[in-house]
Amino acid sequence: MEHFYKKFDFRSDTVTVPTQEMREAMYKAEVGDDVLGEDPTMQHLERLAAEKVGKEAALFVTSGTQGNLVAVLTHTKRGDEVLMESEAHIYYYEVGGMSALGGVIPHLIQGSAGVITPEALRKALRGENIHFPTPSLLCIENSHNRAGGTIWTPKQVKVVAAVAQERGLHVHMDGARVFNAAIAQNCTVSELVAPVDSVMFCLSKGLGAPVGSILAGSSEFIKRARKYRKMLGGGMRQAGVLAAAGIVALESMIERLADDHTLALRIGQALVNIPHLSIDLERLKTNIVLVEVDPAWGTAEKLVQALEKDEILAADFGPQTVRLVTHKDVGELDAAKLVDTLKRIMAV
Ligand code: TLP
Repeated sequence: MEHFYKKFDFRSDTVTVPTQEMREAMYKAEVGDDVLGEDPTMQHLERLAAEKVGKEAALFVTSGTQGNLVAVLTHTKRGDEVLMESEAHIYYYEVGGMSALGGVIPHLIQGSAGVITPEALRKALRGENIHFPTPSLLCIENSHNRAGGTIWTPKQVKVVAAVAQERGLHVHMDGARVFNAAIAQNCTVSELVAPVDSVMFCLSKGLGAPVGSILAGSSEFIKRARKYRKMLGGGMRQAGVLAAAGIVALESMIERLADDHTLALRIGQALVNIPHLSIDLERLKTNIVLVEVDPAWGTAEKLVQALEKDEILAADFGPQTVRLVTHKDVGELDAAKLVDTLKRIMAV
């Protein structure tokens, strides 16, 4: 079968294309009007997704961004304060949706490798005062994208969620890559998300489905979330064609994420010895490799452009930072070409 993706695409795991099995499942999917609750394939996916993360119910959403926004809208009211790590995706990359559409104000907490300590959270929770907005939600990100795919352990989630919940806040996990986070530390996703009230995860990243994410939580939460999804224009009719690919993703694409982690580590280890590049191997736990470029050599943008001349795509992640992401559509040969090309580029 002909593939249209670019061969050496390390920009993101969002570039993965659906497998043959997914395409066949999509072709054969039994469908109905999902807004009317009549799509059997979608119902199957939502049941399966809830089971996989150990929550009562799940909702298919168009994207991770929509899933996070629906979660914020469902957990908060206008004027509330939402706490999160200072480089959280929901703050950094989601077009300010929570403020523009939800009317909430983000309160950023400096983390370490994307993880917030219970002490930092306690300090950020200011207590009741007529001047302060009401804090009603804590968002945590696992794995943490901008920190380099770093992970929260089940214990870290539990302790920090407990501090928030004691103070009456709900806790939402942006788990776009939560299956990566679980596989990297040999625990189940259910264990990792048990303390949080809701979790969003993406089917369309490392799991390879073409479209869609899942929001999961209690049945009561999902019932309200479904209405917010509709408000945002995310009520999809014969969406079973998309759900069919999501089912294949959940049934057959989770275990292989470990291969992406192995490849990312191998790339990281190979880059350590290349002049003008530095990598924090301690942080390299999943499928994201953050590479720091020595300003004496040039900028991240310069490196991304140089790689592109060799048909290698990487993401410019900051003035001196390049992000490389492994996924099912890049393999060992692609990684070898990446490393060899970087050696040649950095030598001049
Ligand atoms: N992240 C994308 C870009 O937006 C940066 C990527 O290439 O990594 N939460 C996290 C932690 C994410 O990394 C992403 C996507 C999302 C939410 C949003 O998901 P989508 O792209 O489906 O809206």
